[in-house]
Amino acid sequence: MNPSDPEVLAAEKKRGGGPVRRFRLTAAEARVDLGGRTLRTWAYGDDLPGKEVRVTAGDILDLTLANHLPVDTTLHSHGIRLRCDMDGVPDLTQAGIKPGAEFAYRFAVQHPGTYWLHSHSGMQLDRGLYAPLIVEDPKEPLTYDKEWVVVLDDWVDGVDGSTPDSVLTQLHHGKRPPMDMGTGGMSGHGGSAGHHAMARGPARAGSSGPSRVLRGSHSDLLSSMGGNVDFPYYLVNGRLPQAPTVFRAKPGDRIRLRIINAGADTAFRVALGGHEMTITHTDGYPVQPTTTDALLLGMAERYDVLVTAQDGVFPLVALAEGKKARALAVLRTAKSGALPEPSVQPDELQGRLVPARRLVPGDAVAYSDRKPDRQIRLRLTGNMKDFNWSFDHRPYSVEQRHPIRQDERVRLTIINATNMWHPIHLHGHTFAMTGLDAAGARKDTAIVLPHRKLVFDFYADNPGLWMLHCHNQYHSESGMMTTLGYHR
Ligand SMILES: [Cu+2]
Repeated sequence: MNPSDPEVLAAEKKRGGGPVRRFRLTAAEARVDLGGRTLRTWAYGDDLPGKEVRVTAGDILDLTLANHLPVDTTLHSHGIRLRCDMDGVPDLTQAGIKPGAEFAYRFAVQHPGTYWLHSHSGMQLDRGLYAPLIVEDPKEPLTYDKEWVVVLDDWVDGVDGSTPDSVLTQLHHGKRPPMDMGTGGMSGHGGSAGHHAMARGPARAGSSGPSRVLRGSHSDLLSSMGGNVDFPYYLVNGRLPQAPTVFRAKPGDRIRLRIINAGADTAFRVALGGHEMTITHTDGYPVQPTTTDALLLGMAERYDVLVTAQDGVFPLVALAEGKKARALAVLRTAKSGALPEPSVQPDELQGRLVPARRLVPGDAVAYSDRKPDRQIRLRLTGNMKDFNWSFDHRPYSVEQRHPIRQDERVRLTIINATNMWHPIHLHGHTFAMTGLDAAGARKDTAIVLPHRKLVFDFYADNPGLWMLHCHNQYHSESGMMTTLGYHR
Protein backbone atom coordinates (compact mmCIF):
# COMPACT_ATOMS: atom_id res chain seq x y z
CA MET A 1 0.00 0.00 0.00
CA ASN A 2 1.30 3.43 -0.88
CA PRO A 3 1.03 6.57 1.24
CA SER A 4 -1.82 8.07 -0.82
CA ASP A 5 -3.81 4.90 -1.52
CA PRO A 6 -7.61 4.83 -1.02
CA GLU A 7 -7.23 2.94 2.29
CA VAL A 8 -5.14 5.82 3.65
CA LEU A 9 -7.73 8.36 2.60
CA ALA A 10 -10.53 6.21 4.04
CA ALA A 11 -8.74 6.07 7.41
CA GLU A 12 -8.30 9.85 7.30
CA LYS A 13 -11.99 10.37 6.53
CA LYS A 14 -12.92 8.38 9.64
CA ARG A 15 -10.96 10.84 11.76
CA GLY A 16 -13.55 13.45 10.90
CA GLY A 17 -12.96 17.10 10.30
CA GLY A 18 -13.17 20.07 12.61
CA PRO A 19 -11.96 23.64 12.11
CA VAL A 20 -8.85 24.16 9.99
CA ARG A 21 -5.96 25.68 11.93
CA ARG A 22 -3.31 27.30 9.73
CA PHE A 23 0.35 27.67 10.63
CA ARG A 24 3.42 28.53 8.62
CA LEU A 25 6.99 27.53 9.39
CA THR A 26 10.11 28.61 7.52
CA ALA A 27 13.20 26.44 7.69
CA ALA A 28 16.15 28.76 7.21
CA GLU A 29 19.63 29.66 8.34
CA ALA A 30 19.37 31.59 11.59
CA ARG A 31 21.41 33.21 14.32
CA VAL A 32 20.33 32.00 17.74
CA ASP A 33 21.37 33.30 21.15
CA LEU A 34 21.79 30.49 23.68
CA GLY A 35 22.39 33.03 26.46
CA GLY A 36 25.78 34.68 26.06
CA ARG A 37 26.68 32.52 23.09
CA THR A 38 25.37 33.32 19.63
CA LEU A 39 25.60 30.71 16.87
CA ARG A 40 24.63 30.15 13.28
CA THR A 41 22.37 27.18 12.68
CA TRP A 42 19.30 26.05 10.77
CA ALA A 43 16.00 26.67 12.55
CA TYR A 44 12.27 27.32 12.10
CA GLY A 45 12.34 31.10 12.12
CA ASP A 46 14.61 32.84 14.62
CA ASP A 47 13.36 30.90 17.63
CA LEU A 48 14.96 27.96 19.36
CA PRO A 49 12.96 25.79 19.83
CA GLY A 50 10.71 26.80 16.96
CA LYS A 51 7.50 28.55 17.91
CA GLU A 52 5.01 26.20 19.52
CA VAL A 53 2.18 24.89 17.36
CA ARG A 54 -0.94 24.42 19.49
CA VAL A 55 -4.23 22.96 18.29
CA THR A 56 -7.21 21.13 19.80
CA ALA A 57 -8.01 17.47 19.21
CA GLY A 58 -10.51 17.29 16.36
CA ASP A 59 -8.92 20.15 14.43
CA ILE A 60 -7.47 19.92 10.95
CA LEU A 61 -3.87 21.11 11.13
CA ASP A 62 -2.74 22.92 7.98
CA LEU A 63 0.96 23.55 8.38
CA THR A 64 2.90 24.98 5.48
CA LEU A 65 6.65 24.53 5.57
CA ALA A 66 8.67 26.89 3.39
CA ASN A 67 12.18 25.64 2.69
CA HIS A 68 14.75 28.45 2.70
CA LEU A 69 17.61 26.03 3.39
CA PRO A 70 20.25 25.31 0.76
CA VAL A 71 19.21 21.61 0.78
CA ASP A 72 16.04 19.46 0.76
CA THR A 73 14.00 19.13 3.94
CA THR A 74 10.79 17.55 5.31
CA LEU A 75 8.73 17.91 8.49
CA HIS A 76 7.69 15.01 10.71
CA SER A 77 4.90 15.37 13.31
CA HIS A 78 6.34 13.01 15.88
CA GLY A 79 3.80 10.76 17.60
CA ILE A 80 0.73 11.94 15.69
CA ARG A 81 -1.26 9.07 14.18
CA LEU A 82 -1.82 10.92 10.95
CA ARG A 83 -2.41 10.11 7.31
CA CYS A 84 0.67 8.49 5.89
CA ASP A 85 1.35 10.95 3.07
CA MET A 86 1.72 13.74 5.66
CA ASP A 87 4.27 11.86 7.78
CA GLY A 88 7.27 13.69 6.32
CA VAL A 89 9.68 10.85 5.58
CA PRO A 90 11.68 11.79 2.48
CA ASP A 91 11.52 9.34 -0.44
CA LEU A 92 9.13 7.08 1.53
CA THR A 93 6.02 9.21 2.13
CA GLN A 94 6.92 12.28 0.07
CA ALA A 95 9.69 13.75 -2.06
CA GLY A 96 12.05 16.04 -0.18
CA ILE A 97 11.00 19.70 -0.31
CA LYS A 98 13.47 21.46 -2.60
CA PRO A 99 15.24 24.69 -1.65
CA GLY A 100 12.86 27.57 -2.39
CA ALA A 101 9.80 25.29 -2.46
CA GLU A 102 7.10 24.75 0.14
CA PHE A 103 4.80 21.93 1.18
CA ALA A 104 1.42 22.02 2.94
CA TYR A 105 1.05 19.37 5.64
CA ARG A 106 -2.67 19.01 6.19
CA PHE A 107 -4.20 16.33 8.38
CA ALA A 108 -6.78 15.60 11.04
CA VAL A 109 -5.43 15.60 14.60
CA GLN A 110 -7.46 13.12 16.56
CA HIS A 111 -5.71 12.59 19.85
CA PRO A 112 -4.65 15.16 22.47
CA GLY A 113 -1.17 15.19 23.93
CA THR A 114 2.40 16.42 23.87
CA TYR A 115 4.09 15.93 20.51
CA TRP A 116 6.80 17.67 18.55
CA LEU A 117 7.76 18.67 15.04
CA HIS A 118 11.17 18.00 13.57
CA SER A 119 12.97 17.62 10.30
CA HIS A 120 13.20 14.01 9.12
CA SER A 121 15.96 14.70 6.59
CA GLY A 122 19.54 13.66 7.23
CA MET A 123 21.07 15.14 10.40
CA GLN A 124 18.85 18.25 10.34
CA LEU A 125 17.08 17.33 13.59
CA ASP A 126 20.38 17.89 15.41
CA ARG A 127 20.48 21.47 14.22
CA GLY A 128 17.68 23.75 15.43
CA LEU A 129 14.90 22.29 13.28
CA TYR A 130 12.42 21.31 15.99
CA ALA A 131 9.34 22.78 17.70
CA PRO A 132 6.72 21.63 20.24
CA LEU A 133 3.34 20.46 18.93
CA ILE A 134 0.70 20.56 21.66
CA VAL A 135 -2.75 19.10 21.11
CA GLU A 136 -5.21 20.26 23.74
CA ASP A 137 -8.02 18.07 25.00
CA PRO A 138 -11.45 19.69 24.58
CA LYS A 139 -12.53 17.61 27.60
CA GLU A 140 -9.33 18.07 29.60
CA PRO A 141 -9.67 15.91 32.72
CA LEU A 142 -6.70 17.43 34.59
CA THR A 143 -6.97 20.67 36.53
CA TYR A 144 -3.95 22.93 36.70
CA ASP A 145 -3.16 26.64 36.87
CA LYS A 146 -0.22 26.88 34.50
CA GLU A 147 1.50 24.99 31.78
CA TRP A 148 5.25 24.86 31.17
CA VAL A 149 6.56 23.33 27.94
CA VAL A 150 10.13 22.14 28.51
CA VAL A 151 12.22 21.17 25.49
CA LEU A 152 15.58 19.49 26.13
CA ASP A 153 18.39 19.38 23.60
CA ASP A 154 22.03 18.51 23.09
CA TRP A 155 23.89 21.03 20.98
CA VAL A 156 26.92 21.01 18.69
CA ASP A 157 25.91 22.87 15.53
CA GLY A 158 28.03 25.90 14.78
CA VAL A 159 30.36 25.46 17.78
CA ASP A 160 34.01 25.85 16.70
CA GLY A 161 33.26 24.67 13.18
CA SER A 162 31.29 21.54 14.12
CA THR A 163 28.07 20.48 12.42
CA PRO A 164 26.04 17.34 13.10
CA ASP A 165 27.19 16.10 9.68
CA SER A 166 30.86 16.60 10.51
CA VAL A 167 30.35 14.76 13.81
CA LEU A 168 28.67 11.88 11.97
CA THR A 169 31.68 11.74 9.65
CA GLN A 170 33.99 11.59 12.69
CA LEU A 171 32.02 8.66 14.10
CA HIS A 172 32.52 6.95 10.73
CA HIS A 173 36.28 7.57 10.88
CA GLY A 174 36.11 10.13 8.10
CA LYS A 175 34.01 8.02 5.74
CA ARG A 176 30.39 8.45 4.75
CA PRO A 177 27.90 5.93 6.15
CA PRO A 178 27.38 3.21 3.55
CA MET A 179 23.62 3.53 3.37
CA ASP A 180 21.71 2.51 0.30
CA MET A 181 19.16 5.26 0.06
CA GLY A 182 17.29 3.54 -2.74
CA THR A 183 16.56 4.73 -6.20
CA GLY A 184 15.32 8.15 -5.18
CA GLY A 185 12.29 7.49 -7.36
CA MET A 186 10.01 9.88 -5.48
CA SER A 187 12.41 12.75 -5.54
CA GLY A 188 12.96 12.29 -9.25
CA HIS A 189 16.70 12.86 -9.35
CA GLY A 190 17.46 9.15 -9.65
CA GLY A 191 20.69 7.39 -8.79
CA SER A 192 21.71 6.30 -5.31
CA ALA A 193 22.38 9.74 -3.86
CA GLY A 194 18.93 9.99 -2.28
CA HIS A 195 17.67 12.63 0.08
CA HIS A 196 20.11 12.00 2.85
CA ALA A 197 23.14 13.08 0.88
CA MET A 198 21.16 16.09 -0.32
CA ALA A 199 19.95 16.90 3.18
CA ARG A 200 23.43 16.81 4.60
CA GLY A 201 24.53 19.99 2.94
CA PRO A 202 27.62 19.14 0.93
CA ALA A 203 29.15 22.58 1.50
CA ARG A 204 29.29 21.95 5.26
CA ALA A 205 30.28 18.28 5.27
CA GLY A 206 33.74 16.91 5.98
CA SER A 207 35.10 16.48 9.48
CA SER A 208 35.39 20.14 10.42
CA GLY A 209 35.68 21.10 14.09
CA PRO A 210 37.36 19.38 17.03
CA SER A 211 36.67 15.72 17.83
CA ARG A 212 33.22 15.30 19.36
CA VAL A 213 33.47 11.53 19.80
CA LEU A 214 32.43 10.60 23.34
CA ARG A 215 34.89 8.37 25.23
CA GLY A 216 34.85 6.76 28.67
CA SER A 217 31.13 7.25 29.22
CA HIS A 218 28.90 5.06 31.34
CA SER A 219 25.33 5.35 32.61
CA ASP A 220 24.06 2.89 35.23
CA LEU A 221 20.49 3.69 34.26
CA LEU A 222 21.17 2.83 30.63
CA SER A 223 23.61 -0.06 31.33
CA SER A 224 25.88 1.32 28.63
CA MET A 225 27.53 4.45 27.35
CA GLY A 226 25.30 7.47 27.63
CA GLY A 227 25.68 8.10 23.92
CA ASN A 228 28.34 8.51 21.26
CA VAL A 229 28.71 12.28 21.00
CA ASP A 230 30.35 14.64 23.48
CA PHE A 231 28.22 17.77 22.98
CA PRO A 232 29.64 21.10 24.09
CA TYR A 233 26.22 22.31 25.27
CA TYR A 234 22.96 21.03 26.73
CA LEU A 235 19.90 23.26 26.57
CA VAL A 236 16.45 23.74 28.05
CA ASN A 237 14.24 25.77 25.74
CA GLY A 238 17.29 26.88 23.81
CA ARG A 239 19.20 28.26 26.80
CA LEU A 240 22.51 27.42 28.47
CA PRO A 241 22.63 26.79 32.26
CA GLN A 242 24.46 30.11 32.71
CA ALA A 243 21.43 32.01 31.38
CA PRO A 244 18.45 29.73 32.03
CA THR A 245 14.82 30.33 31.17
CA VAL A 246 12.86 31.28 34.28
CA PHE A 247 9.26 30.10 34.62
CA ARG A 248 7.20 32.21 37.01
CA ALA A 249 4.28 30.97 39.08
CA LYS A 250 2.72 31.49 42.49
CA PRO A 251 3.32 29.24 45.50
CA GLY A 252 0.60 26.58 45.51
CA ASP A 253 0.03 26.73 41.73
CA ARG A 254 -0.49 23.38 40.07
CA ILE A 255 1.77 23.35 37.04
CA ARG A 256 1.60 20.94 34.14
CA LEU A 257 5.03 20.35 32.68
CA ARG A 258 5.19 18.97 29.16
CA ILE A 259 8.75 17.70 28.80
CA ILE A 260 10.13 16.81 25.36
CA ASN A 261 13.57 15.35 24.65
CA ALA A 262 14.56 16.86 21.30
CA GLY A 263 18.17 15.68 21.63
CA ALA A 264 19.95 13.63 18.99
CA ASP A 265 22.22 11.46 21.17
CA THR A 266 21.40 12.20 24.82
CA ALA A 267 19.05 10.71 27.40
CA PHE A 268 18.15 13.19 30.13
CA ARG A 269 17.43 12.46 33.78
CA VAL A 270 15.10 15.24 34.88
CA ALA A 271 14.18 16.48 38.36
CA LEU A 272 12.73 19.64 39.87
CA GLY A 273 14.53 20.57 43.09
CA GLY A 274 12.26 20.62 46.16
CA HIS A 275 9.34 18.93 44.39
CA GLU A 276 7.99 15.53 43.60
CA MET A 277 6.27 15.06 40.29
CA THR A 278 3.13 13.17 39.34
CA ILE A 279 3.43 11.55 35.92
CA THR A 280 0.12 11.87 34.05
CA HIS A 281 1.10 11.09 30.45
CA THR A 282 3.89 9.70 28.37
CA ASP A 283 4.15 10.27 24.63
CA GLY A 284 0.79 12.05 24.70
CA TYR A 285 -1.15 9.17 26.28
CA PRO A 286 -2.49 9.06 29.84
CA VAL A 287 -1.08 6.78 32.53
CA GLN A 288 -2.36 6.08 36.03
CA PRO A 289 -0.99 9.03 38.02
CA THR A 290 2.37 7.98 39.44
CA THR A 291 4.54 10.02 41.79
CA THR A 292 8.27 10.15 41.23
CA ASP A 293 11.31 12.27 42.01
CA ALA A 294 13.02 11.96 38.64
CA LEU A 295 12.26 11.01 35.04
CA LEU A 296 14.38 9.39 32.35
CA LEU A 297 13.72 10.54 28.80
CA GLY A 298 15.34 8.90 25.81
CA MET A 299 15.49 10.91 22.63
CA ALA A 300 12.00 11.85 21.35
CA GLU A 301 10.20 10.62 24.48
CA ARG A 302 7.78 12.97 26.23
CA TYR A 303 6.46 13.06 29.78
CA ASP A 304 3.68 15.22 31.21
CA VAL A 305 3.88 15.74 34.96
CA LEU A 306 1.98 17.79 37.52
CA VAL A 307 3.74 19.60 40.35
CA THR A 308 2.45 21.80 43.15
CA ALA A 309 4.78 24.79 43.30
CA GLN A 310 6.58 25.44 46.57
CA ASP A 311 7.67 28.91 47.67
CA GLY A 312 11.12 29.87 46.43
CA VAL A 313 13.49 29.50 43.45
CA PHE A 314 13.97 25.94 42.18
CA PRO A 315 16.25 24.34 39.61
CA LEU A 316 14.81 22.09 36.92
CA VAL A 317 17.86 20.00 36.07
CA ALA A 318 18.24 17.70 33.07
CA LEU A 319 21.33 15.55 33.55
CA ALA A 320 22.84 14.29 30.32
CA GLU A 321 23.00 10.59 31.26
CA GLY A 322 26.54 9.26 31.23
CA LYS A 323 27.95 12.55 29.98
CA LYS A 324 28.85 14.49 33.15
CA ALA A 325 26.94 17.53 31.92
CA ARG A 326 23.53 19.06 32.32
CA ALA A 327 20.89 21.48 31.17
CA LEU A 328 19.04 23.82 33.52
CA ALA A 329 15.88 25.88 33.78
CA VAL A 330 14.39 27.64 36.80
CA LEU A 331 10.98 27.74 38.50
CA ARG A 332 10.52 30.97 40.46
CA THR A 333 7.58 31.56 42.82
CA ALA A 334 9.34 33.96 45.22
CA LYS A 335 10.15 37.59 44.41
CA SER A 336 13.63 37.42 45.91
CA GLY A 337 16.27 34.72 45.84
CA ALA A 338 19.25 34.18 43.55
CA LEU A 339 19.17 31.88 40.54
CA PRO A 340 20.63 28.42 41.23
CA GLU A 341 24.25 27.81 40.25
CA PRO A 342 24.68 26.03 36.90
CA SER A 343 26.22 23.10 38.82
CA VAL A 344 23.27 22.68 41.22
CA GLN A 345 22.55 19.03 42.08
CA PRO A 346 19.07 18.55 43.59
CA ASP A 347 18.65 15.39 45.70
CA GLU A 348 15.63 14.38 43.61
CA LEU A 349 17.99 13.36 40.78
CA GLN A 350 19.05 10.39 42.94
CA GLY A 351 15.52 9.69 44.21
CA ARG A 352 12.69 7.52 42.88
CA LEU A 353 12.65 7.02 39.13
CA VAL A 354 9.82 5.12 37.43
CA PRO A 355 10.80 3.46 34.15
CA ALA A 356 8.24 3.49 31.34
CA ARG A 357 7.71 -0.26 31.55
CA ARG A 358 6.34 0.16 35.11
CA LEU A 359 3.72 2.73 34.15
CA VAL A 360 0.10 1.61 33.97
CA PRO A 361 -2.00 2.95 31.10
CA GLY A 362 -5.02 5.16 31.68
CA ASP A 363 -8.24 3.11 31.56
CA ALA A 364 -9.43 4.74 28.35
CA VAL A 365 -6.28 3.81 26.42
CA ALA A 366 -5.40 0.41 27.92
CA TYR A 367 -5.23 -2.51 25.49
CA SER A 368 -7.23 -5.67 26.05
CA ASP A 369 -5.41 -8.99 26.46
CA ARG A 370 -6.30 -10.05 22.91
CA LYS A 371 -3.63 -12.31 21.46
CA PRO A 372 -1.52 -10.93 18.64
CA ASP A 373 -2.42 -11.92 15.07
CA ARG A 374 1.11 -11.46 13.86
CA GLN A 375 4.53 -11.51 15.48
CA ILE A 376 7.57 -9.75 14.09
CA ARG A 377 11.00 -10.23 15.62
CA LEU A 378 13.82 -7.88 14.77
CA ARG A 379 17.36 -7.60 16.09
CA LEU A 380 19.25 -4.39 16.64
CA THR A 381 22.79 -4.88 15.39
CA GLY A 382 26.03 -2.96 15.05
CA ASN A 383 28.82 -1.66 17.23
CA MET A 384 30.53 1.53 18.26
CA LYS A 385 33.80 0.82 16.46
CA ASP A 386 32.32 0.29 13.00
CA PHE A 387 29.33 2.55 13.70
CA ASN A 388 27.29 0.18 11.53
CA TRP A 389 23.96 0.44 13.37
CA SER A 390 21.14 -1.46 11.67
CA PHE A 391 18.21 -3.84 11.99
CA ASP A 392 19.26 -7.44 11.37
CA HIS A 393 22.64 -6.41 9.94
CA ARG A 394 20.95 -4.71 6.97
CA PRO A 395 21.42 -0.96 6.77
CA TYR A 396 18.31 1.00 5.82
CA SER A 397 17.11 0.93 2.28
CA VAL A 398 13.98 2.73 1.19
CA GLU A 399 12.63 -0.48 -0.40
CA GLN A 400 12.68 -2.61 2.77
CA ARG A 401 9.25 -3.75 4.04
CA HIS A 402 8.09 -5.75 7.02
CA PRO A 403 4.57 -6.68 5.95
CA ILE A 404 1.53 -6.23 8.19
CA ARG A 405 -2.19 -6.22 7.42
CA GLN A 406 -4.94 -3.83 8.40
CA ASP A 407 -6.86 -4.68 11.62
CA GLU A 408 -4.23 -7.07 12.90
CA ARG A 409 -2.90 -6.85 16.40
CA VAL A 410 0.83 -6.95 15.81
CA ARG A 411 3.44 -7.89 18.38
CA LEU A 412 6.87 -6.50 17.72
CA THR A 413 9.82 -7.98 19.59
CA ILE A 414 13.00 -5.99 19.28
CA ILE A 415 16.08 -7.77 20.56
CA ASN A 416 18.96 -5.49 21.31
CA ALA A 417 22.04 -7.46 20.25
CA THR A 418 24.33 -4.45 20.73
CA ASN A 419 26.30 -3.08 23.68
CA MET A 420 24.44 0.20 23.41
CA TRP A 421 20.98 1.40 24.45
CA HIS A 422 18.56 2.64 21.76
CA PRO A 423 15.30 4.66 21.82
CA ILE A 424 13.06 2.93 19.28
CA HIS A 425 10.30 4.87 17.55
CA LEU A 426 7.37 3.63 15.46
CA HIS A 427 5.65 6.11 13.17
CA GLY A 428 1.88 6.42 12.80
CA HIS A 429 0.87 4.26 15.78
CA THR A 430 0.98 4.39 19.57
CA PHE A 431 1.90 0.93 20.80
CA ALA A 432 1.35 -0.68 24.20
CA MET A 433 4.38 -1.79 26.19
CA THR A 434 4.18 -5.40 27.33
CA GLY A 435 5.97 -7.30 30.03
CA LEU A 436 3.67 -6.61 32.95
CA ASP A 437 0.78 -8.98 33.62
CA ALA A 438 -1.47 -6.76 31.54
CA ALA A 439 -0.70 -4.54 28.56
CA GLY A 440 1.39 -1.55 29.62
CA ALA A 441 1.56 2.15 28.93
CA ARG A 442 0.93 3.49 25.44
CA LYS A 443 3.98 5.01 23.81
CA ASP A 444 5.50 5.77 20.43
CA THR A 445 9.15 5.76 21.52
CA ALA A 446 10.74 3.42 24.06
CA ILE A 447 14.20 2.67 25.40
CA VAL A 448 15.72 -0.77 24.90
CA LEU A 449 18.76 -1.53 27.04
CA PRO A 450 21.75 -3.52 25.73
CA HIS A 451 21.12 -7.27 25.40
CA ARG A 452 17.53 -6.85 26.54
CA LYS A 453 14.38 -6.86 24.50
CA LEU A 454 11.55 -4.46 23.93
CA VAL A 455 8.17 -6.09 23.29
CA PHE A 456 5.13 -4.10 22.31
CA ASP A 457 1.74 -4.56 20.66
CA PHE A 458 -0.12 -2.26 18.35
CA TYR A 459 -3.28 -2.32 16.25
CA ALA A 460 -2.68 -1.94 12.53
CA ASP A 461 -5.30 0.76 12.08
CA ASN A 462 -3.42 3.33 10.02
CA PRO A 463 -2.57 2.02 6.54
CA GLY A 464 0.56 3.08 4.72
CA LEU A 465 4.33 2.84 5.01
CA TRP A 466 5.71 3.50 8.47
CA MET A 467 9.22 3.89 9.69
CA LEU A 468 10.54 1.97 12.65
CA HIS A 469 13.85 3.44 13.72
CA CYS A 470 16.28 4.30 16.43
CA HIS A 471 15.84 7.92 17.51
CA ASN A 472 19.53 8.36 18.12
CA GLN A 473 20.01 10.51 15.03
CA TYR A 474 23.61 9.32 14.64
CA HIS A 475 22.38 5.70 14.67
CA SER A 476 19.40 6.13 12.38
CA GLU A 477 21.46 8.06 9.88
CA SER A 478 24.03 5.24 9.96
CA GLY A 479 21.35 2.71 8.98
CA MET A 480 19.24 1.80 12.05
CA MET A 481 15.90 2.32 10.34
CA THR A 482 13.42 0.03 8.63
CA THR A 483 9.83 0.17 7.35
CA LEU A 484 6.58 -1.58 8.17
CA GLY A 485 4.32 -1.79 5.14
CA TYR A 486 0.60 -2.57 5.05
CA HIS A 487 -0.36 -5.03 2.38
CA ARG A 488 -3.79 -6.03 1.17
CU1 LIG B 1 20.37 3.57 18.41
